[in-house]
Amino acid sequence: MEQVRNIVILTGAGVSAESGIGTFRDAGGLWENHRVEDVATPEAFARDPDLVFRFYDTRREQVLQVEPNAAHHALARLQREWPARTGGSVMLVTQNVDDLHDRALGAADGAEVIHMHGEHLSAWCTACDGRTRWTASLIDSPPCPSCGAPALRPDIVWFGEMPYRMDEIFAALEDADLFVSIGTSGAVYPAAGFVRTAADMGAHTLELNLEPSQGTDWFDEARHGPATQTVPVWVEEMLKGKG
Ligand code: BV8
Repeated sequence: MEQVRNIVILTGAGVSAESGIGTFRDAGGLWENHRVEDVATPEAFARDPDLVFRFYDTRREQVLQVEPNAAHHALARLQREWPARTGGSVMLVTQNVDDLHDRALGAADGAEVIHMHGEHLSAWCTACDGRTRWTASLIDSPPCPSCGAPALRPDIVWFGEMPYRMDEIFAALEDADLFVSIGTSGAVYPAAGFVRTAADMGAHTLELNLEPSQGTDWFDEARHGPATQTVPVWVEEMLKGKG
């Protein structure tokens, strides 16, 4: 593997599984017998807003009761230490809408977590387009703290909606020496296509997952096992000998 400076990491539900947040595949892709695609879409929200509010209010509550695990903490350590040790960069992109990466990272200057599919702990006002940190429920249509309109929705990217910060993510993929995918099945696009973009741009590609993902053939290297075991070992390897 060439000299690695710039790393792009993509995570999915598997990195939070050992913190007690079920993955999409775990439940066979279902929530209360609703296909996820039937509650995580603008059409579902228009058709039955209470059903969608309950889906997210329940999951938002759950996030507040769980803690980051060893995989989240190891990745936060890499984000804090790699740039100082190598002059390189680490971009952490997550499909997860929980805040476990953020809590593990804490206020590390210059480092952040890019939530390409949004966040549970954020509410989006469809009247003034404002976004506000939110930990309570949304089902009773509380007023927007900025404009007062009862127009808050979960700040989540639903199926059919454009994921966030795509320009920054693709720019980093084009510059990456190493692309690492952790705890994701590779079932949902555009995230599932990142490995091909990175590979086409010459990056080395590594999959850390419990089992081979749908895109496993696109990876130069794969290590299978629980994230709390594979990720700390990999981070230790990356930082070893780096001053
Ligand atoms: C868009 C927020 C267009 C909601 C989510 C190309 C081909 C086919 C279809 C499409 C395509 N392009 C677009 C589509 C449509 C669609 C899509 O991909 N559909 C799929 C179902 C085929 N994509 C979209 O709609 C996207 N938007 O394309 O917009 C557009 C373009 C221009 C302008 C406007 C619009 C938006 C997709 C985002 C939807 N929102 N999340 C919410 O969370 O409620 S997606 C959601 O599902 C997650 O964020 C994540 O992305 C995905 C679930 O995947 P994973 O995270 O990987 O979880 P999963 O359970 O599947 O797998 C877990 C893995 O972990 C497993 O492999 C397991 O083995 C492993 N694991 C388990 N335990 C552990 C572990 N690994 C390690 N350790 C463990 N302990």
